[in-house]
Amino acid sequence: MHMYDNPVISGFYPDPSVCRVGSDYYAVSSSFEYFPGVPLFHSRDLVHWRQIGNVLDRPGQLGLTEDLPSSRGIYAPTIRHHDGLFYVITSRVGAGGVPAGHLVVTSERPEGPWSDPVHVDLPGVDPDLAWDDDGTCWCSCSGVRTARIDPSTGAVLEGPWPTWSGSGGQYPEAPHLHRIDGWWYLLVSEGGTGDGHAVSIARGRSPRGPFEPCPSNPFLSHRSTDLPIQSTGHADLVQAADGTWWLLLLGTRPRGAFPRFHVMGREMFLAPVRWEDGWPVVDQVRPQHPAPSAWHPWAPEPTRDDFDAATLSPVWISPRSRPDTSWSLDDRRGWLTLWAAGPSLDRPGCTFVGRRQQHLDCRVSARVDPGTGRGGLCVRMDEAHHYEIEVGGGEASVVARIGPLRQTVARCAVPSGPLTLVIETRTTDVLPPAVTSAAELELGPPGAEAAGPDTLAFSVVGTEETLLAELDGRYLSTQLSTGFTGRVIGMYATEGSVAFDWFDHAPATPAGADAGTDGS
Ligand code: 6LW
Repeated sequence: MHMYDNPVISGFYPDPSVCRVGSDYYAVSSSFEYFPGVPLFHSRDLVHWRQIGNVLDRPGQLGLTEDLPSSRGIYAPTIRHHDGLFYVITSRVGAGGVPAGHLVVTSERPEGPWSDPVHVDLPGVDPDLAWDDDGTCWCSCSGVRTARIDPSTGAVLEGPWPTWSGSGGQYPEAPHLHRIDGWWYLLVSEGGTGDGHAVSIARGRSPRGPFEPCPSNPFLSHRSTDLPIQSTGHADLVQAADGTWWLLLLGTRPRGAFPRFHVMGREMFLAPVRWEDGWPVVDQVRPQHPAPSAWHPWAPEPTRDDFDAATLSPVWISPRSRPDTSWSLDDRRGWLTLWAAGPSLDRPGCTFVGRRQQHLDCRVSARVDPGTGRGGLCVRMDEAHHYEIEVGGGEASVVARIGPLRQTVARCAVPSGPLTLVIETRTTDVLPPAVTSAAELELGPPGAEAAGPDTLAFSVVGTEETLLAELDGRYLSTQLSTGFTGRVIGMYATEGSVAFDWFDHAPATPAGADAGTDGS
């Protein structure tokens, strides 16, 4: 029997939803301020996933404006297949976290193209779609409230009315209605998307209710445990082709000293479900579980993007927009050319093309030709939390932006022409905590206990690899930046045009505990 590794999709892919069509599974996740939005994954076994596109890949479908704060935008999609059509419904959230309604897009093929959206004006976030045998479509949102809608027009036909709000935890959200054995099961998450996160369920004979709660609610939570996977919640339920049941959900892998830090945001985990007395049971979400009977690994994705293809891979994302005038694969064949659209990563509008960090111990490198411009590699949480290594003006430099502070922490002269920049994240070589007083020195050598989640090392490669700086990873964690996202690592230009021959994103050696945890 195969064992599979959790997370099944590493990196910041929260709020999963999943549906099965025959022996194919499709999963989506939140994308917040990033364009394109709603990454879409395909699997044949629920374990190995590959990204086949982004559901919202035309700017007009998302409506992300340049003044949109980080961690706002596109939240918590649901994917369903009904009557020969794929449906994705998702919320738009504006400044201050104010929900701005939902949008529904459809496609006959998961690869798209997906339709222009229709809008559904219902309160809350985390919309779900479910259909009755007679074609009635139910839309449930956080709260939890349910309405009858027409998904082809977005019209709300009846409701919303309160359905069931969990077992008393805060923020009842992420509802999913599933019809199983003559019952309507209403799956919800509660307790907030942090340490208290939990999954509960109720059932009724009609989607209108009344709903009878499961006696062991919440039936899944890792709160108050020392398990390595935390914040388990925001789940969707799916029956595999072999009849077994599974929960696809989000969780985190916090590291470092209390209150601990996670740097890759909320990731996608798979947990086996068994049924007892008509209720689902999930014991724990562990780093490894016995796999579903189907086992279908995809050919490994190359770690390096050579930019030789005619189009950009769907992994590449940019904050809020990626105007055609800011990038090109044609200007210099085999290179990605970026044109600066703003002078600094500290403000929206800067040209940045990145991908989610997917390995805890990660080595990212890129061959960069700055020409007469300025640009490089950046690890980004948001405009106020990022580290970068850049070249320009005959120099390579490492810059840290942490909250209100911005500092160049290292620089060195470099020859003109292309060179390779490297960023490594290391969990095995964490910087010692800073010594701030003589009294601390007397307590013993600093660094006996690593306080941060990881160390980021920045190097430039000439005839040999020169380490320029090492920085504490906690300042690029979700706990510091706040919000709902995780690290994105990518390429940018802040002056003129900067060309990238290739970009490599690989597990670092030694991979240690991270080896094999990247199911995608
Ligand atoms: C999402 C909510 C949640 O809307 O976090 O984990 C919010 N759950 O359901 C943003 O991801």
